[in-house]
Amino acid sequence: MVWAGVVAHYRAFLPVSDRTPIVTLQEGWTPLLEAPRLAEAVGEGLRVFLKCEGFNPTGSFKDRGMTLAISKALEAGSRAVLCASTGNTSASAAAYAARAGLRAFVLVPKGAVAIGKLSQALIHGASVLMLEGGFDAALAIVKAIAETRPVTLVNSINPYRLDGQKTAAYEVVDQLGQAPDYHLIPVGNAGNITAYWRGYQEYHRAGRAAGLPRMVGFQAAGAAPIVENRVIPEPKTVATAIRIGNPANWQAAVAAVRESQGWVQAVTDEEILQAYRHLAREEGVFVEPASAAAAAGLLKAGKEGRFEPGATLVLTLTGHGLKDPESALGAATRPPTVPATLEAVLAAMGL
Ligand code: AN7
Repeated sequence: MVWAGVVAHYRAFLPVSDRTPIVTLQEGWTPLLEAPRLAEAVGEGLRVFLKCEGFNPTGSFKDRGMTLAISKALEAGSRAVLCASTGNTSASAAAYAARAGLRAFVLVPKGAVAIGKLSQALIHGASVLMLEGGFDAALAIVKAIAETRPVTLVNSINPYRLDGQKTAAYEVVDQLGQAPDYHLIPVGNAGNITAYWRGYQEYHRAGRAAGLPRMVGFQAAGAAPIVENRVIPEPKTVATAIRIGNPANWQAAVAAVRESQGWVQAVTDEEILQAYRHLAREEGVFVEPASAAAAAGLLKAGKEGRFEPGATLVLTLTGHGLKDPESALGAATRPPTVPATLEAVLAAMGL
């Protein structure tokens, strides 16, 4: 199969025409990897699959929405795009804008963006500003700018973003041969859970999938506005990608959960970091902390007996671990330094 990206592959489901210039980095068709040890840790004969979105071109699921948002911006004659971001959206916007020959403006919360993501936005040539404020303040500002200036907003308020992200649900069905019983996913600005639910429903209506999953979202305990049903003015969590107190797609996410008979639940930073290490050490999959929230949620909800025995679950692992090497170093023991002799190395290795 020649893979030319999600827009080319799922064209029939997307708002594109012959006049749309498709800007792609060949995103999508990411691995759906079975996770037997994680399943075993929960028990109940569950089957658990990981949708590894860190394998996308810029290392996160954002590329699925960005290929379409940037293509449509180009089609509309836009010269520049703009976003607020906890990091991954800015990395993706910067890369696809570079590919398209558009300018990219990025507003990120100062001191709260993982180093890999910031380096991506910079090396792709985006104009990056560090805001003395959080993501929610940044989003409010870029929305106001897009109302009066000739720049295209590429946050998930842009409907093409979610249209593109729906392709992940199509892929899960195509790879698994059916919809899972449950789909577990971290929730920040709440766009992705909304997109998956729409994608599953559309594939179902098109006769491509017999069933529909329950959508289960996980927020970090210090940044859980949907769980607590209130805006969190100063959200806090190690999972900086989902450090969001007032999600843009809040109501749509609540609807997705209600319609699918799923739920939204909080996981603590400690639970997130434990799952982060588990995925890396037991499954060989390195994700960023926000992505580990889905695995933390699986372990937690599994212990609570929320999944019936034998159920099939898919977890979206939203971003690659290399995005945030500082978190990895912080979660592991520092390697000792040894003298450059065979004896010293053998002694230190305990061999
Ligand atoms: C790794 O990049 O909001 O619930 O500005 O980077 O669809 O927002 C990132 C979000 C989960 C949450 N996992 O998804 C941004 C941004 C990772 C993320 C989410 C994000 P949404």
